[in-house]
Amino acid sequence: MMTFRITLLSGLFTLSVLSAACSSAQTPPKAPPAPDAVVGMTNTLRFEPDTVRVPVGGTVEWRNTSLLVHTVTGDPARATLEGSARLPEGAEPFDSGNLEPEAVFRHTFTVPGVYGYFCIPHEGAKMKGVVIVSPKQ
Ligand SMILES: [Cu+2]
Repeated sequence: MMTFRITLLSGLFTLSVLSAACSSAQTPPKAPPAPDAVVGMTNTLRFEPDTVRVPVGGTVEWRNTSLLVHTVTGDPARATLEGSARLPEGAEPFDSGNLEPEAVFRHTFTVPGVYGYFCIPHEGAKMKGVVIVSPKQ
């Protein structure tokens, strides 16, 4: 009788350990936090939408939804035309490098203000956009 009880208890213990292992195995891997805004990059040489607003500390995600190579370049030093890019005072320039079709680029904005950025291959076609970063309330 005693032996039976012990067997039953250890069986229950094994079951509960197994179910704990199963439930932790079913937990999906931790996904990166969702961006505060998403911008597409189109075959018609546009950032869509061309203006987004995020709070300071917010992240914008650009997705190359086209069949072309684009860049996301917030760096006045890389512009050849007046007004292609601008940064708030104290903000670091950023540049995605070449983004192939379906590539994704993210940037987090830690300085409030208005950012103008452009696409290097399509600067002449005025492929540019604006990110407005609002200060903390
Ligand atoms: Cu482009």
